[in-house]
Amino acid sequence: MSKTILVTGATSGFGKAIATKFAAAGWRCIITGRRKDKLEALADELAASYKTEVRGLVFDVQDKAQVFAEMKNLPVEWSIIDVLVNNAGLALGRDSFDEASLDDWDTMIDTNVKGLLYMSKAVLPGMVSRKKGHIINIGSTAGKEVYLNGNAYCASKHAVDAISKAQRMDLLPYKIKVTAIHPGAAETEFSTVRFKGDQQKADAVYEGYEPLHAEDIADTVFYCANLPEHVCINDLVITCTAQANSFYTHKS
Ligand code: NDP
Ligand code: 8X3
Repeated sequence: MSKTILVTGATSGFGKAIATKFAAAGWRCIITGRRKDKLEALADELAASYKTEVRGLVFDVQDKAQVFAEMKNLPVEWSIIDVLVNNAGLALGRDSFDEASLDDWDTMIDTNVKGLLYMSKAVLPGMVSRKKGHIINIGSTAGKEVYLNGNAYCASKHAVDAISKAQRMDLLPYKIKVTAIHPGAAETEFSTVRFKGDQQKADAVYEGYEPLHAEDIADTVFYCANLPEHVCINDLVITCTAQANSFYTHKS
């Protein structure tokens, strides 16, 4: 039987590209997100294009009860998840610490950190009992170095880095692989969300250089997920060629 991957945040950007890449390779896909219309459109498109099975689940990863209910209620034929990609996440605002919004901080921490913890915990029992599985966490270069006005977003991605290291140690007895992938700037809906719909500000982030494409991250996740049983990429930082780290990009 084909393997099954669960990708959170598949309605756009990295998640959509990851689901597309795996569906094209014949994997069964569980895709999640809050926007029902986009999720259903992607599920239909993937199932039609690649003749693979796709299941869309509409929920908010911040909602602990719903996360656990959705995973518990998976039909038995969907309950064996080989790979979990914790991708759902966002930045909100890019303001100095004294001016940043408390509500934005709450949403980033609740989504990027608590959502990732809930999803991992809800999916893990099956992986633990089978002594097999792979968790792939999408961190960020912002989880490796802090940048100006990045405050809580950078903190949330540093937490993803720390959680990935902790999961890797604690889950070794169950032969569960844990991979953290830390991308640099990539042109997705990320900046549009960060700047709350101000498209001019969002576009300016990617001016003067070629950023990563969502497909670059999908290719990387696919590579990590298809290595032999005895090989695990633990930690991987990927940027476009113009970017050196979280705070320096060479722009023309
Ligand atoms: P997008 O905004 O294009 O995609 C984000 C996805 O996350 C959407 O599918 C969105 O779906 C989902 N999502 C957001 N909040 C929630 C929530 N509360 N519950 C469920 N799903 C949610 O951005 P990217 O694809 O760029 O971002 C994906 C991940 O990559 C994030 O974790 C981001 O921090 C990280 N990242 C992005 C980089 C970039 O430069 N683009 C670089 C490094 C890391 P919906 O709105 O339908 O819920
Ligand atoms: C997203 C990339 O540079 O905005 O994590 O932090 S950045």
